[in-house]
Amino acid sequence: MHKIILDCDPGHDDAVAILLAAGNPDIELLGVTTVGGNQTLDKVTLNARQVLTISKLLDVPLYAGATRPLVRPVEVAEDIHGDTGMEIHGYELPEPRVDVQPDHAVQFIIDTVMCEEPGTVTLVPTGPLTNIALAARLEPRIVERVKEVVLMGGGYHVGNWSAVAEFNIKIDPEAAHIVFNEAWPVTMVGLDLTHQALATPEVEEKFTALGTDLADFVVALFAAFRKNYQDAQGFDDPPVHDPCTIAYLIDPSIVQTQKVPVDVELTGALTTGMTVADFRAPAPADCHTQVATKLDAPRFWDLVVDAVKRLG
Ligand SMILES: [Ca+2]
Repeated sequence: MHKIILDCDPGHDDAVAILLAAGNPDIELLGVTTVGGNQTLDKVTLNARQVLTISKLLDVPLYAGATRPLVRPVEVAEDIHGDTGMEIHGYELPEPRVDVQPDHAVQFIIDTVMCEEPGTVTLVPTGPLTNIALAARLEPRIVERVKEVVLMGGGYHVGNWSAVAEFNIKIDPEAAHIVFNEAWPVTMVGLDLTHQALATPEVEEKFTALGTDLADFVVALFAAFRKNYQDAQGFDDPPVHDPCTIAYLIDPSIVQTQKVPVDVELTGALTTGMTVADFRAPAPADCHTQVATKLDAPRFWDLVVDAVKRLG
């Protein structure tokens, strides 16, 4: 059983990550925290409330976090996620029945990690790393108590927000720099991996076949995501990035990894926000970072379908 905090910016693919985490019996979802990213904090937090409501996850605590990156101005991914941050057509999103808890997300992360047994809580950020960086600075003792950080972000051979940088890292590179340079184990589930998690029409059909309201929501997410990805980045089918982190935790044989030093570029004229992975030699013994390389896509989608089915 993996106890996790999912720190996200829903986001079509963040929504699927929430469903996989909540619907898989090997994951205990301690809480969901939000961070400004794909859209502004107020919008992504509303989206999180709606996802939790649709999935009947009314007891999962939800906390809102940072409104903006540590240093840089707010930048959102409207071309990919729309004005609401979770643009969707032909499906009516419900009035949320989940409230936002009064504490700040960063405080919740710290309190949870400090209260749970050391080495038992995994942080799963699927948005900019602002909250995680702030938590590490506000309470440095969490670094040795966290089991691992499994994040969606970056890429070692590919970018999407610049030629070499991925969105989550690019918009708050200083936060990413903090997270990659703390001593905790970090698994980077980057674009190299997540571009293998395509929601093809065949995949979509598996959800349609479930015939539930929740499955209809997932199909509507994929449809809107597909159109935006076609228009903005020329993809035939959208890459569903964020749930790959959860799949890695559930079954590492679905997401292959390689230990390699990774650092984040902060001052490049063309490369700010690049996750620089050094593959030149075998990783040193004290290397605490690894990158995801190869996805078993059929088994990945089986996990997601199964989770959505279990949620009913
Ligand atoms: Ca995300």
